[in-house]
Amino acid sequence: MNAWVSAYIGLGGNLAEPETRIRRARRRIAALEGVRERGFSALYRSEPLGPRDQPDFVNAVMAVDTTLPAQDLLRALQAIETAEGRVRGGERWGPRTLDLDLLLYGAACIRTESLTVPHYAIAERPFVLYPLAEIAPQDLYVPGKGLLKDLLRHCPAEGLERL
Ligand code: A4P
Ligand code: MG
Repeated sequence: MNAWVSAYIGLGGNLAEPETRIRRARRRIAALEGVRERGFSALYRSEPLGPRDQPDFVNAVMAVDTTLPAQDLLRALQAIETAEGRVRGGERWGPRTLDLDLLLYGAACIRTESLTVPHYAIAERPFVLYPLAEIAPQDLYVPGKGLLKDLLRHCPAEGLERL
């Protein structure tokens, strides 16, 4: 059997009761074979990054241990997005029912056509860093980017509302 790897998943959405969808996605992720929930942040509300003419987003971060290879975990997350009514191919950074991003997968740096880990924007997004900091160790190192606590210092929590 594969070893257990500690991974972090970003959850977000801004259409059709995103809070309910994020809570349900949490249960679906925790129920995946080869996945154990290790932590879940509070929910946070923020204004949309990208086009402004869309509802505010709700975001959270989930910590898991997993035996799934990163690519298989991504596929499982995409199946959950689809089950929650996610329609792909809309406007970039446009509205969505549920977005699941694989933020970190152990200490791995992955760059394939379908998967970039750490997530490309992890260091710039308050709606990722602040919930992550709630459930991650103080000294978490984000491969290629730096210590989480240093990333937080350069990313003000402006406009982020803890629900
Ligand atoms: N992909 C590559 N790496 C990853 C990864 N680490 N995790 C690929 C997940 N997917 C990854 O994703 C497009 C492709 O990225 C996938 O096919 C996968 O193979 P997608 O979910 O279909 O598209 P997307 O999410 O619309 O694109 P993108 O550019 O990833 O959008 P973002 O960065 O997720 O931004 N504002 C607020 N306040 N809160 C938000 O959560 N989210 C977005 C979406 C915009 N504005 C927001 C928020
Ligand atoms: Mg995405």
